Amino acid sequence: MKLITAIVNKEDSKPVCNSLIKAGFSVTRLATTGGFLMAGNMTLLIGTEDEKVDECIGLIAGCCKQRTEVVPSTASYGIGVATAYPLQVTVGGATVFVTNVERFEKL
Ligand code: 2BA
Repeated sequence: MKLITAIVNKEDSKPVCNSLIKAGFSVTRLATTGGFLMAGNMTLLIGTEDEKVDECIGLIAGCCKQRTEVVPSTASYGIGVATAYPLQVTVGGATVFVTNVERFEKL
């Protein structure tokens, strides 16, 4: 068995969950915050059989789009002068980790 941890954009999380649940996957949604942008995203936990991992990742990929976010940044010129300028960052589709599950029980 595997545990798939998928970090997705908040806007994609509903369609991703709907599509996973329709295909018979069990999903837990956690509201999380990205460390770099400090913006909200969603982390999905999906426990599934080894042979269904590719199907699950395919469904996630089909619902998650790449986006460009603009974040404020600051440049310092070393003479006590600093300028704020916007920085473009490409976010997503999805960041996916697949880990082995040693033991799975529902008590
Ligand atoms: P954030 O940490 O807020 O990062 C948002 C986007 O900012 C990232 O998009 C990446 O394009 C950029 N970014 C992140 N750290 C950076 C840095 N040190 N320098 C320059 N640009 C940087 P994604 O790579 O698509 O990641 C989206 C979200 O997925 C991340 O939000 C974070 O919550 C999570 N994530 C990505 N890689 C991860 C990892 N290796 N471990 C844990 N979480 C990860």
